[in-house]
Amino acid sequence: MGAPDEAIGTTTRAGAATVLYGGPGGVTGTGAQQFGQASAGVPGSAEQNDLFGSQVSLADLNGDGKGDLTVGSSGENGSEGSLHMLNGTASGVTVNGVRAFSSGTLGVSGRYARIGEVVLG
Ligand SMILES: [Ca+2]
Ligand SMILES: [Ca+2]
Repeated sequence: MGAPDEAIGTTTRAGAATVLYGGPGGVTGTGAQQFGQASAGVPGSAEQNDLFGSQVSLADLNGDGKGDLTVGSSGENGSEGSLHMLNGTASGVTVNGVRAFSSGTLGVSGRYARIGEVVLG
């Protein structure tokens, strides 16, 4: 789940994304993982109004049977926005091999592009 208005330390609206796990009894907080741009291994830095987690998706993007986490940060860099993609493993989501996309890497220019405001999957 996304919490785009989450403060990271004193940085307001930097945002966070949390992965919850469950079992036959349902979803619980046990083993929950939280990621943000201040998390070790996550590219970027937590800045005011990043809105990391403005959209989230957990879908198997590489076909290995494990859910991969996509996180949009629609407020990044003056609302240009950005996307982070974290791979899923048998033991959870990992920052190993994380990929980040921004206006430069996607060939989108201009402020207010709001990359990551909508994520499907
Ligand atoms: Ca940032
Ligand atoms: Ca996968």
